[in-house]
Amino acid sequence: MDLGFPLFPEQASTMASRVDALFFFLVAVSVFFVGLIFLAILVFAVKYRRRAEDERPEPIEGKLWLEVAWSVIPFGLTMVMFVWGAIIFFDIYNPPDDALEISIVGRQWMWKAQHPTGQSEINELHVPVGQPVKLMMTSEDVIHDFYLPAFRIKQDVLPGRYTSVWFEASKAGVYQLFCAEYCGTQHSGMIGRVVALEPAQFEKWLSGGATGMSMVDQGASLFKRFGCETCHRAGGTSRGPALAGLFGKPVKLQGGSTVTADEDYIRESILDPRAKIVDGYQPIMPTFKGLVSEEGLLQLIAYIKSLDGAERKAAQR
Ligand code: HEC
Ligand SMILES: [Cu+2]
Repeated sequence: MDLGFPLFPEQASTMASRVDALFFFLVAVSVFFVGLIFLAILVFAVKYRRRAEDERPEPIEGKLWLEVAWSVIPFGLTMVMFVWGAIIFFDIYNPPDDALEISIVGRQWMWKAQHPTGQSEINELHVPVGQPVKLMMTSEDVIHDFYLPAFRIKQDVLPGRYTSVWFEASKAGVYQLFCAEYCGTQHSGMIGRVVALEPAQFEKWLSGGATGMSMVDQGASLFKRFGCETCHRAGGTSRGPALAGLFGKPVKLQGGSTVTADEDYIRESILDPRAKIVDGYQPIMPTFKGLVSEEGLLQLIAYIKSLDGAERKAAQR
């Protein structure tokens, strides 16, 4: 039957059939119990109906096995739902290590994407089929939500911090992208498309749109332009700590606590340097709030991530 619109979105990612299987299981369990309850209502209404004006029902004694059964069976079923759902949830929120990282910036009312190789696109996202893709997302203004029905992923995109989600497209095609969080007048127009290409075609697309600098190079040039280098010189003998090898490592802070240097930490270090002071340094770093765009921040982070670890270890000795 062709209704002219799909009742169910296409399955175009490795996660899609798994999410659907769980969904259909939940629907089946619900339908079964709704049916059972309605059947019981009808049968009991007839069987135990009042037959005479002066009829008095016989008292009913409880049955232990019945009580146990209707506690244990629903418990078992809900545990199946919980464990099954939790496994899929963790798989959706833990990207594989080899995932290709693409950054997404949402704003009223468009989606901007930036590839590590430097290409950027608006309301379009080209991805390769058969390779995990991790999205690092943030917003320039209000809360948006990145929703790809065909891939069964949906993730809030928040101003002031990074959220991420990953997927692996399983078949080439063009899929719809929606904003799923009401974000102002043109919210309904905040749509785009995801183009999943076979790896060879994706490479071709990448080289076709090449405009020169990769994200790391762009980050390096911002690093120079903003004068970060004057304090963060490699070697760490300067006024600020060396940033090489920082990413993913624990950082000791003034006051004795430690944090892991992830994207949010680096972002905060640039926009609000006084929020966390690195142990052994003075709070002399100026804020770069209002000077760096969201894209610029992502480029700086990409650059800092790319700096090799050897230097930092040496510098801290
Ligand atoms: C005036 C000197 C100065 C400039 C300019 C400066 N920083 Fe810093 N930065 C520091 C100092 C000092 C610290 C350590 C104290 C602190 O946490 O504020 C620091 C800390 C950091 C950290 C945390 C490092 C760690 O080891 O945890 C990051 C990341 C960082 N800066 C990035 C930048 C970037 C990117 C720029 C340029 C946009 C920049 N800084 C410009 C002085 C500077
Ligand atoms: Cu939106």
